[in-house]
Amino acid sequence: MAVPTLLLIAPPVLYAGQWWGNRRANKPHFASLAGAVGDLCEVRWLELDRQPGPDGPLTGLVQAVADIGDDLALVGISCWTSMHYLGAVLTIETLRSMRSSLPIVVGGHHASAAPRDFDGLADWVVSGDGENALRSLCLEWPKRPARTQRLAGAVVSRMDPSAIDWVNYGPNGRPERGAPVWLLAARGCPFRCHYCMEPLRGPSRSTYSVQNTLAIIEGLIDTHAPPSVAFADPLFGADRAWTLRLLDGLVERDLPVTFWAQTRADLMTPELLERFAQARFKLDFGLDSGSLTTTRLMEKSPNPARYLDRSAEMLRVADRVGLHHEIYLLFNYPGETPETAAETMRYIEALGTGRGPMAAWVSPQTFFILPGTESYSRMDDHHQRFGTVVRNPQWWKVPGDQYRLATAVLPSRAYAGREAELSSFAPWAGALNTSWSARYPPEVAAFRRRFHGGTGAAPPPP
Ligand code: B12
Repeated sequence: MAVPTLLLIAPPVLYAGQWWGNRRANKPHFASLAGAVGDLCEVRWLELDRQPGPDGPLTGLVQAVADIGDDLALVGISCWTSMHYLGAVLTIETLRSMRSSLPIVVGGHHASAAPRDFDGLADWVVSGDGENALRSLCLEWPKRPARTQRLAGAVVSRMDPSAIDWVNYGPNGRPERGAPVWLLAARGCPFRCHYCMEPLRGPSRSTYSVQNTLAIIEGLIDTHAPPSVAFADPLFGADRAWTLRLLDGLVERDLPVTFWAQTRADLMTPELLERFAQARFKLDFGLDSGSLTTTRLMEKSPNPARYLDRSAEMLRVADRVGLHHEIYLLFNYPGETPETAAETMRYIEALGTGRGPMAAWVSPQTFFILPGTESYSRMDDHHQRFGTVVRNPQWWKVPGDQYRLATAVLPSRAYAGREAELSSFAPWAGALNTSWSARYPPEVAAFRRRFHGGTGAAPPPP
């Protein structure tokens, strides 16, 4: 064996249709994993969750294994979302049929949340950040163990930009000139929202320094000429001082790109929002509900009333300063009733009262269950208390329309016999966005066209 080779694979998403929309996006997690072992071995990538190839979902797998030949020492499979699960199983079974002795390690958010799903399939299942665990496997190159082993990933507490190959930064480890670039500048989120998996990782945060982040962005603009840079950070702007310094640097440099990030409105200040607008950001705010009851059930904040007041105040500022933004809403969370859904709609409508300029776009979706979340572990409790019915608690194992399966949830007995109302948020949002976008100042309307028109940057979630 000349140089041992690690093959990193993103398995196909077989049953999620348009729900898995970001097929073009590069994967910061692959760049970081490859960077963590790049000095120990040859690393090859295979992203099968992009456009399916001519020979079906596993196009390129057989060829990649054949090309690498005997140097192939380990395969790393990223079950990044639960939508990747059945594709991960198919990929492992296919690899086993080609090379039964091939050691296979699995990681990613789904593997972290439901490691048992890979018992008897993978040799190792890594939960959490995978860099250190992968490095230990690439130092020892162990043979396949008798049965599946769990490896606890160590939280990446220091982000080192020199660990990433920025020149070849992109899908399948190759730069894609002219395409939007996804960049991770910070890991971690201190909040414990019940529908999200991030709390599983713990609150530890790590970031690049502001100077390094600015240098990385300038470098990527040089080498990749992206129309936009999207931050993959779970919660952008959690550190106000860091964010203000970064925005000052971006405004000063007046770079020829737009930016995208997701964050929380209650963390903002008027000064920050002004800077985001000047730096040509589109921000997506995970507000999720406008109802005190539902906000409390989701555990969005230790103080739900202050959270809603502060968020409304800052969202109005975002409109006033012309910062184009989306407001994510999550309807039908366990415990939701027609009354609490109406509270959310009234709360949002109140943001647009009067004739002032708007810059907002409402992006609602309905609740779906995810493993490893607090709402998953409270399914029985929600059923007792609210009459919540999650019809397909393990939807990711079912071939079929997984979006329909995952969202088949009766949030409370209050909706029994009124199931048709569970999707009434869609026409409501459509009408609101039509009236609000008619009140966009020309520069906001132009920004939205530029952002969604040519840039192809982060599309709104389904
Ligand atoms: C950025 C992001 C997006 C971006 C996509 C970015 C991209 N490049 O593709 C956008 C906004 C488009 C997006 C969309 C969605 N997303 Co998203 N997203 C994220 C986020 C914030 C990324 C975090 C990240 O990049 N971290 C940095 C990297 C370096 O770390 P990492 O991803 O944690 O990977 C580490 C480990 O998982 C592990 N690992 C990963 N792969 C492997 C492989 C091996 C072999 C090993 C050993 C280890 C390993 O090591 C990695 C490095 O430490 C995550 C997490 C979060 N907190 O919210 C959610 C997250 C992945 N998204 C999630 C979901 C559900 C979605 C949506 C389906 C939501 C929706 N509204 O419908 C959509 C669907 C996608 C679509 N529309 O196409 C869920 C997935 C949970 C699940 N069980 O499926 C997450 C976990 C958030 C949550 N709510 O819990 N998302």
